[in-house]
Amino acid sequence: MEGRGSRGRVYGWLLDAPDPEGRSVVGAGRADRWETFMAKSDVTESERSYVNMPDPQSPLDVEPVGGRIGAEIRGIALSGDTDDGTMTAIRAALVRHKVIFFRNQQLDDGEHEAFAARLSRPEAGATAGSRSLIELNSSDGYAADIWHTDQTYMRSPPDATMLRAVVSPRAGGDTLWANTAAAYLDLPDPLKILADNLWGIHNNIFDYAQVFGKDKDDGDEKWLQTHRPTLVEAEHPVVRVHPETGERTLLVGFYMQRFAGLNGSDSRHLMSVLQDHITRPENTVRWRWQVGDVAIWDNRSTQHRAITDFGRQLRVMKRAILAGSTPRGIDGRQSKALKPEPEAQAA
Ligand SMILES: O=C(O)CCC(=O)C(=O)O
Ligand SMILES: [Fe+2]
Repeated sequence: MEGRGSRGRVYGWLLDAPDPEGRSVVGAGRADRWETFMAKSDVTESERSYVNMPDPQSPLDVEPVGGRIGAEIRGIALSGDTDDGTMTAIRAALVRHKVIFFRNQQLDDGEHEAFAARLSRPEAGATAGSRSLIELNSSDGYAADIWHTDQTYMRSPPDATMLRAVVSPRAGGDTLWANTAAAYLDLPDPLKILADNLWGIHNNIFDYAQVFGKDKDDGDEKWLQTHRPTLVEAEHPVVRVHPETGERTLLVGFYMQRFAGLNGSDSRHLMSVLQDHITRPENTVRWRWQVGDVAIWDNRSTQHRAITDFGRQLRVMKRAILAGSTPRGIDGRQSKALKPEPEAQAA
């Protein structure tokens, strides 16, 4: 049933469920979110009751995976001639669901690059014979198993990343994504105000032993040389306004070293508060890869990590990263490049 009465019941469920002391358990910030969310939508009451609902206007066959993030798109061959209308709908689904999945695409490198180029502008990569792909191979002894947003050490991190499964372990090796806009909305108001006013220093240098629990060996050194040739550092607002949706998103993650103006100890405590909100299971989706699957995520509103539970089985992924825009904070100020010095970058 539509109309005020049914809306009231939804609000009742969301806002008025009492805790043991009889107080409302959901804060006023969430009421604003649902007010906006419900006013915009034009579907039945139960369909309105979760963040990751599909757009009823989308021409695509979209099946949400998590309640707050992630959707599978069916019935599209990414290797085919995708018309402009479908591309627009795919871009809209990407921004809405934050990570979109396409099963069983079996793309080769050329098709992978071609679709990435249709979606946006791919950045240069390193896979032999390809312009823009990077191979992530478990036999190199490396997996991206720490929560991160891609390349936030850059002033303009990628807007999106397109990853495909080339070899998948029989069991394990899933990837997780988290919705950093939902995480912001979950923050209690005093923490929102704190986050709104913070900036973070991100770089591509990290303490190897602390992260991986061992000292570098020759193989690691080789990996570091190809993946981290020079120090790149940028300062970003902790709360980034998404340029397409206007959502506030949390921009922190693995590459962030500390908050501007705070020491390492305070930074670590505060970072873990924000990271805990981001990675709550409610904000995440997990994808069980089959060979040929493709995932594309909006790097402006997500973090992700691989799960390294697959022992010595082989896992090979290839990815294209798509050119990025410079983040803006809630006051409109843009991220800054710190290293290399901006003048050197312009030269
Ligand atoms: O291997 C994975 O599951 C994640 C890889 C990753 O972090 C990336 O492609 O940016
Ligand atoms: Fe990544």
